[in-house]
Amino acid sequence: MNKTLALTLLTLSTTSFAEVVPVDLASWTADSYVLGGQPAGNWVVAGDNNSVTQTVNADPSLFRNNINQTSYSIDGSWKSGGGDDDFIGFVFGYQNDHQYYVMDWKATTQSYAGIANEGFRILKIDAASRSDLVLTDFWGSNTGNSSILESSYGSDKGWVANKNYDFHLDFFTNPGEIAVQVKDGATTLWNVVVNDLTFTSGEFGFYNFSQAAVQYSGFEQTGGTVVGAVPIPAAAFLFAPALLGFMGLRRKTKNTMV
Ligand SMILES: [Ca+2]
Repeated sequence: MNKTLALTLLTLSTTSFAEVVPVDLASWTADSYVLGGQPAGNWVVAGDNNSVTQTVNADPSLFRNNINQTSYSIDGSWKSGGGDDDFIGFVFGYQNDHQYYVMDWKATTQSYAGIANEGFRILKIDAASRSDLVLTDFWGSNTGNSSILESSYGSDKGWVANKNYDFHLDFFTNPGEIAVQVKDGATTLWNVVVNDLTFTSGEFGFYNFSQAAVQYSGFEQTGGTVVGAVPIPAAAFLFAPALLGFMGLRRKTKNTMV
């Protein structure tokens, strides 16, 4: 093996541990909960598949990556156009259309389907079925189907129009933890850790509710383990102790023979 090839292989093997991969939005899919008389979301992906804009003042709308995974981090930025003050955010731990986490951010306090406060929240949507969900689950929350796990409210906590904010998510990269950070440049606006083990894997996606012209761009993923793709590893896992025991026995036998 020549030195250049060896160096290349070494570089490849060391960088693969924390590989940062740009998120390609081409295969993502949209879904909306048309529950309050506003239209479904309209997600328009840019030609380079690196950014997407949800263009209308819609009922709760999601744009998801369709990958059931855990132990990953996501970074990217998002912003909204002006003329409105509603929810912009994300979903993660998405199991199905009635069980997932939402991180949302409201620009001003408003009474509509319950009271939504200016600021940040982490919600857990956990309903028996999609048809059980109502608008209050997404707006005021703290219903039987939707609970507020974490929040940070205040008259200075709302988002500002046309400003690009940075989002960071660690989804079970540390055992038992979901961590979210929102930044305005170098300033951290919200830094929260959620200890909830209801959904320890799931899809990631973008979310907004009653807010038009929300743009998400430059998203990158670090790490990630795809979950549930093949059922065989679970069976293999069950057999692992027996296999290890067998191997230990063999090694012992071999040692005594030598
Ligand atoms: Ca609105």
